Amino acid sequence: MKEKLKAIVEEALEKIKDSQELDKLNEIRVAFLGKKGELTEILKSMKDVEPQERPVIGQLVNEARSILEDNLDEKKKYFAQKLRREQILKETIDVTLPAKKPMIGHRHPNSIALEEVERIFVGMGYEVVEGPEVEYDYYNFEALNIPANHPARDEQDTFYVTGDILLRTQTSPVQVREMEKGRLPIRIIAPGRVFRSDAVDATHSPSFHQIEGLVIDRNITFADLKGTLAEFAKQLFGENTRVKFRPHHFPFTEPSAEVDVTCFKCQGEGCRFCKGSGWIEILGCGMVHPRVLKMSGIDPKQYSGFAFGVGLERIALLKYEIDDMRLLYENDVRFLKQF
Ligand code: 2U9
Repeated sequence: MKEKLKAIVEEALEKIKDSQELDKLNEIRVAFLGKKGELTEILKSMKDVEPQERPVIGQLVNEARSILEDNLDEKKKYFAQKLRREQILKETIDVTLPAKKPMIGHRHPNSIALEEVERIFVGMGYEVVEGPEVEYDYYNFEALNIPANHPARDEQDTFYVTGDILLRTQTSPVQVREMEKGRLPIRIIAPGRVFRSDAVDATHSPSFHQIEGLVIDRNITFADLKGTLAEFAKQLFGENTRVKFRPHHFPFTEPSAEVDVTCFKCQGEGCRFCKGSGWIEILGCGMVHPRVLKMSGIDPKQYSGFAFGVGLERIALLKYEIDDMRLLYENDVRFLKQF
């Protein structure tokens, strides 16, 4: 029996040593230690052994079993390590391969245009001021000399929140709030989002951006307004740009004007871009109406001022030659990455 046991262990160890893969190892485990395995069979045949020899043989079988189990586990560990090593070798990363190009964000044309306009006015000593998008009727209309039944208050143009609260239709309320503070002189620009109940098309949107400017001091004249806007146009569109002031009407300024600049494509010759006229309209402006000054507590006999308003999208469309305003709101990266 002892001899048989020794032979079985030797045979098993030899097979374990020679085994080349995990499956083979499992077969060996089953063949020797499984339910019908050789070692198990020996245990079963213990009944034929002399009773006094049983404890010795039993111990020998147990020893043999544990030797085989240790060897099988050892080899299994070896196979696992080998597999891991092979996997690591296979998965080696080639660090010389070109990397995937990351998507780089781009500034929106509106942001580029706004920064440009801000840079120009800050350079002339203006401060940038912001204010609420949801406003009182008073600041958006009343204080700007737009009385109760003025067409600009039409519900078709204005988004009302309640009877006297609305989404601002212009950034002028920011300037009214500034005037109320009573700190003079004032030299500010007020950029921001405004809302009008317009249908969407190539040149309209219910939400767009304006930049308005306000200067109030003693002895401010229309000549100051002209000089300021001529300088603004030169810096924005090029040194050769000329400006033309056309009489206009706004309730909050008197006199009022619309300003055209010479077409920066054809220098005023007339081309497709300026529809043959040589001029492009860019903004509205005027001398602040004395009633507007008075309503915010400024004495029009001592102080005067000018104001202007420009559509930010209009500047962006012109400067970057974009022909449809909707492109500015779609946030399509294929469009945005061009800027
Ligand atoms: C105060 C007094 C006067 C702001 C002004 C305009 C002329 C103007 C339009 C340009 C295109 C709006 O974006 S647009 O549709 N704006 O023409 N805005 S003067 O006048 C003010 C503002 C505040 C206290």
